[in-house]
Amino acid sequence: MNNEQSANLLSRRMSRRTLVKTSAVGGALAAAGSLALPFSRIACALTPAAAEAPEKVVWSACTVNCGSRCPLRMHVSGGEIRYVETDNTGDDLYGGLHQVRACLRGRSMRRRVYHPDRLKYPMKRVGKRGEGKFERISWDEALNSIVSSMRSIKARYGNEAFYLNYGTGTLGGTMTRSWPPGETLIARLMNCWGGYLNHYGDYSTAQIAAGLNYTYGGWADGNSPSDIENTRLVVLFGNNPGETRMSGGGVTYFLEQAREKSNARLIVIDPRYTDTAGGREDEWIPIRPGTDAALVAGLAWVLITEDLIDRAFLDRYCVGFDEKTLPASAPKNGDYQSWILGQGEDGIAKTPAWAAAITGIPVERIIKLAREIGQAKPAWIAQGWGPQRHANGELTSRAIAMLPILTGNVGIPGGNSGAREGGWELDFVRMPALENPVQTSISMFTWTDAVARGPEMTALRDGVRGKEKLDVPIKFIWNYAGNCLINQHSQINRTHEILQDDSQCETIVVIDNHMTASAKYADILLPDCTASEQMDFCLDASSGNMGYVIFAEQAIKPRFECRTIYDMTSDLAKRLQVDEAFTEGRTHEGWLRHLYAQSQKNIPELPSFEQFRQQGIFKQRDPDGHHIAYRDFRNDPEGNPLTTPSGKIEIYSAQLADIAASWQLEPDETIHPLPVYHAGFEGAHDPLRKKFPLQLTGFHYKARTHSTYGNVEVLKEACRQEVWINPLDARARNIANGERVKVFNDRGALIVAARVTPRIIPGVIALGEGAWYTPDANGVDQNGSINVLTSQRPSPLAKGNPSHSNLVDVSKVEG
Ligand SMILES: Nc1nc2c(c(=O)[nH]1)N[C@H]1C(S)=C(S)[C@@H](COP(=O)(O)OP(=O)(O)OC[C@H]3O[C@@H](n4cnc5c(=O)[nH]c(N)nc54)[C@H](O)[C@@H]3O)O[C@H]1N2
Ligand SMILES: Nc1nc2c(c(=O)[nH]1)N[C@H]1C(S)=C(S)[C@@H](COP(=O)(O)OP(=O)(O)OC[C@H]3O[C@@H](n4cnc5c(=O)[nH]c(N)nc54)[C@H](O)[C@@H]3O)O[C@H]1N2
Ligand code: SF4
Ligand SMILES: [Mo]
Repeated sequence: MNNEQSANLLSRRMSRRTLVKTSAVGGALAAAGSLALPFSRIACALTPAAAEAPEKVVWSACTVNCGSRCPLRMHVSGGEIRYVETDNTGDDLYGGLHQVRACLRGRSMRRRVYHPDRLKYPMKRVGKRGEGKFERISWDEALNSIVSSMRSIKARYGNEAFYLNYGTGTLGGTMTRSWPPGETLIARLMNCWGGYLNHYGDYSTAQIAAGLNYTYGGWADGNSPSDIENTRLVVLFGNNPGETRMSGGGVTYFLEQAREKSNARLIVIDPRYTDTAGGREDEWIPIRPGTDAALVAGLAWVLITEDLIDRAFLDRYCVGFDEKTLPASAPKNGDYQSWILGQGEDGIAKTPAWAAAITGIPVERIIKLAREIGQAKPAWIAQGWGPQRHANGELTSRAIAMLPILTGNVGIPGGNSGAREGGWELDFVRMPALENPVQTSISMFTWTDAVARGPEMTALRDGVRGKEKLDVPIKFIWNYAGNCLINQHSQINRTHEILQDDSQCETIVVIDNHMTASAKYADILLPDCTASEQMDFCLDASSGNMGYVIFAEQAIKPRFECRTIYDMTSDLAKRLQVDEAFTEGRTHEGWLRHLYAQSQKNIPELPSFEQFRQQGIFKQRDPDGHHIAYRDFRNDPEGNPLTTPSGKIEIYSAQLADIAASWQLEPDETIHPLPVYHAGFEGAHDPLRKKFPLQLTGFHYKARTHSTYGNVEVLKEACRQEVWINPLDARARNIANGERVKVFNDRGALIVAARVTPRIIPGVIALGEGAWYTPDANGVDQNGSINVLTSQRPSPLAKGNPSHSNLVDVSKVEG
């Protein structure tokens, strides 16, 4: 038995151990060791020649946006990928350099590479936008046509009419990196040619990034999940790593192994009984979507009145808990404690009974939870990004952070900040995108408005930054490795109307691997290589206390006429006469070697380029053991102040008070200096519930990474697209499990199978986001694609996507 065979066997043995564990706690697609081997082999028939040719194993990677990042070991013969395995280095213990095991999505990469809907040649649109009618053209014609429309639009509107749409399809790459759009090769090209309209925020974290920026200053950090081994209690608000961090490099396994050490209780607060709960939780507390801030207020009332708060921490590290630390500019009784106790502006005491009526959680349970949180020393409280992807998400994210703040859990081992779990990353150098000469920026969520009514958009109403108002609408869209042109952006029917009119946005270039819903809206469609068809370094994973980089070798030659992103952008640069600045005289591999040499300076332990190529993955442990967010601030708040204006944790934010006074808001929109509860639009108690009585919340689904892998049949069969509905709501509508239902509101309708289950709170339904938009002749989606139902209305502060705030109804599809 050679080394590789024995390593394989070892990895399979270990994997099987892990498999038993993970399957015992649910999660059909959890990282599953060798189980994926037969899975990969069975359904993909090989050409006979390929099967007989000698085999080589090539390290590659899955670079999609799932928050993990996995090595794939491609078994290649006869120029074809035969089957796919994953990391076989390290072990399954998370105290060392553990295995980074791909989930079944990554292991089905072969099915994406060889999928019949691969884009094969450059194409130009011949029908109406969105109709999906294209004609094959040459690369020369495609690139010339792009360059001529770039020149024409620049001459008429200037560089601010160019927009790089959000796209995360291959954010894990270095050369191929697609997110953030300002760090891509498209950005580098545009920066060499005068720049483009920027955007801020992202679909993932718009509201929490904006909200907690005022609490902690900048991006709010969290303790690494490995630090759970130091805690007594884990409380997760809308955080589902069992589905959203599925790799062995990810978070779920820390929940397992770290809790084995600390024996900490786990409480999951979510409208759904998630895979993260899935048997490993001590308690699931179902909550009405969008009401977490009310729960927190009720908990705070108990913590304050039962003296379970850490007053010394609040006095020393925070602003605005009570009048002692309230800024001079604040109104009398404008402090947090006064608001909770009913001595603030609204005069309402935020008692457990008040919170119970809003959240649907019983009074006794709220009191018990408050005592548990107040008495567990320390407590590890974190939120996922589900609670903030709402119309009131900025307030919600700040409110949840109040629990660790009130109890003094910030900056200590076994505690946390109330943000999502953090981690440690290697300082590896990525492809530089250069500076954008244009400063103007819009929220990423408002790009359809910038197409339809750009010059009407202002700073104070629409969140335009860098200018009082936009001068020109978006006229040219680059859409690289993204499906946000239609599928992943809210309110598909509205987006469709705007994009169909090609007198508004004149040119759309889509660069993708597959004929996606967004690709159908292209004017020019460029076929990209997959990660398997080129060399790259892949990184950027939420992996706790271990950082790693993958050497992704080119496994197979580019299929059909596909070209790499560096190749096509270099060619465009030449045609635009900016190639010297763009390429700096380097080839694709030349850049990778250059970036590697730079990275070696930051990470001296990195092996030689050739050695790395052989070993495929480089891992390093966090030298500090566990990542403890805000530890330095906690140890010395004067010496290491936060980047908030006061340098402290701002419970009361004077900056937000100013914004609330100066921005133009609708009557049902609230920006507040305190983390108060405000319902926002389309929430649990909106009068619109008379017409659309069910709250619809989306979630990130294990069947796909957003829409990517959504065309892989075996994955669709393993995890079906279904809408979760409580038996009470189903019975009222005469719906049985598995029956087809229509989900609808004023914005659109979709058809999907019903999953009747008590795993969802009554009054709420849930649907995995990312299914491929497939409308019938009447525009009714036939595939459960949630964004026909979501709203384009942005949240008040971040101007972000309230994707999980939707009111709908459901009816049975007869016949
Ligand atoms: N209703 C609702 N909508 C949501 C969300 C939600 O929770 N609910 N979530 C939002 C969030 S958090 C996000 S991050 C966005 C994600 O939205 P997107 O960033 O659009 O993510 P994907 O749907 O995965 O689309 C990625 C695209 O990249 C392509 N791709 C994959 N690999 C490659 C490659 O190597 N090269 C090229 N050129 N293309 C490639 C895929 O085929 C796919 O078309 O969706 C948002 N939309
Ligand atoms: N398999 C898979 N993994 C992924 C992705 C994917 O598409 N597929 N996408 C990746 C990306 S880009 C991102 S941004 C992350 C997203 O990570 P998250 O945003 O954390 O994921 P979601 O599933 O949207 O939300 C997490 C949980 O919040 C719950 N929730 C919704 N509304 C509320 C609420 O008001 N209160 C509470 N308490 N809970 C609520 C949902 O039911 C869900 O279980 O996931 C990443 N991981
Ligand atoms: S989808 Fe995510 S967890 Fe699955 S293999 Fe790819 S990177 Fe890993
Ligand atoms: Mo995301």
